Amino acid sequence: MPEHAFHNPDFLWRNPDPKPSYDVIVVGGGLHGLATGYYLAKNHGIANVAVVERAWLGSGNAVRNTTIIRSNYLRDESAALYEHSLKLWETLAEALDYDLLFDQRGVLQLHHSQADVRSGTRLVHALRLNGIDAEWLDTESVKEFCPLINTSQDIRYPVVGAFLQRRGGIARHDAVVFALARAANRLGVDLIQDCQVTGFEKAGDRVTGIVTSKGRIGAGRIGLVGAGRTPLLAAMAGFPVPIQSSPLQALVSEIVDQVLNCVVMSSGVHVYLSQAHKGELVMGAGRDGYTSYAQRGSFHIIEQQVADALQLFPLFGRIHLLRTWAGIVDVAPDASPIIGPTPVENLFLNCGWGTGGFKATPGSGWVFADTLANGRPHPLVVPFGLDRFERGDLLDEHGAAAVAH
Ligand code: FAD
Ligand code: PYC
Repeated sequence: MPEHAFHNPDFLWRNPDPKPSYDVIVVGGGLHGLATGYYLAKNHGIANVAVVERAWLGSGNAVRNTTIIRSNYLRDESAALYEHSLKLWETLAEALDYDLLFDQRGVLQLHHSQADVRSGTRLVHALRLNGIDAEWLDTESVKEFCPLINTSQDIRYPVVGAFLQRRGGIARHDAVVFALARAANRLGVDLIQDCQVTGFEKAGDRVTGIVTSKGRIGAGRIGLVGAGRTPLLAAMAGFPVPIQSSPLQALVSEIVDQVLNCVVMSSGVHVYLSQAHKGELVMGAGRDGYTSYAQRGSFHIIEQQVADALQLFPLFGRIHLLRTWAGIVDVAPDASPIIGPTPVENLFLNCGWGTGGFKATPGSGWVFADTLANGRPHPLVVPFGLDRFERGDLLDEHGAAAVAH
């Protein structure tokens, strides 16, 4: 039985002073930064690594997200990357020796019109051709799979079918932060908190170190994994990124008995719901439509998503709202991540996971560690480079981003 975060007295790692230099510095102690540090040490034997974090580990989107995991992306390039990640999730708890509450309870994406049905069934076929599990359910099967959904055909947006990925599900985000941090730290990676990067040191076009609130730290290679602040970090390094940073909100209800057996998403009605292991209903919808770094959003988004949720689940009408919050997500114009080299030598970028990066945590860390270790993009991320915007070779995944866009 893997250990659980809260029963484990040694989950608190040291917060060391930085060494004068490291082989690799990872900027950003969220899930992707921690996973990168972990895989650098585990897969590549590179442990002279620091993960530097401006606040506390996981204080960004890592612990603000709604933990939906799935790999149902349309494009071959994306499907390969997200499926690589889903496969890693399937053995991650064992690898980290930690209970991540990873639960493949199924992700159901509801469709409400004939146009929706066409795109949903197209996705099923595309995924199957890529060897990824995907099913199409008619309305009756939707009711069978998730009895709480209102499948009456008399409502404004009746459910006419649904996409189902049974291997999709949820995990516990804070446990993933703890587990990755502990595993990376045990392999020798320094995790340095309260260490804000304020600039980069360069020799010509080559980066040689970072300037931080804890002083200058030298580095062979540097990886930027600072979701929510990527444009600021890139500007410090002297190049632009096509990223918009905006708030994405979510909310939880009071704790209730376990009633919702799967994850339910609907881009037509524009809301998604699941139930945490603790019992709260977890709910979210689209991004707020403006740039912000404030980690809070507008009330009308919450009001709208609650109204939308009640169309699908009238039964939840008496449940109280407990808590709302927001994270700042970095979104690229094609809603796909940007991973690979930058115009600055030895400086690499991993950003743009937008509203969907939780599910990518192990896959992203795996491919970015490989990229940093070898100084060239991992084969799976070659199409995801910053240079795709110069070539006009975009990877449009707005559809797969589903509700959260
Ligand atoms: P973060 O945890 O944000 O890590 C970035 C870190 O970089 C932060 O800790 C930050 O403090 C640090 N940093 C920034 N600038 C500096 C600096 N100058 N110096 C040092 N450190 C710095 N994805 C899914 O797949 N499924 C979901 O259900 C889902 N739901 C979401 C719901 C919400 C409300 C939100 C906000 C996001 C959701 N996401 C979801 C998206 C997911 O959370 C993100 O894509 C993912 O967490 C980003 O990777 P990360 O964990 O490394 O980011
Ligand atoms: O990527 O599945 C997702 C997601 C759901 C809510 C936010 N992101």
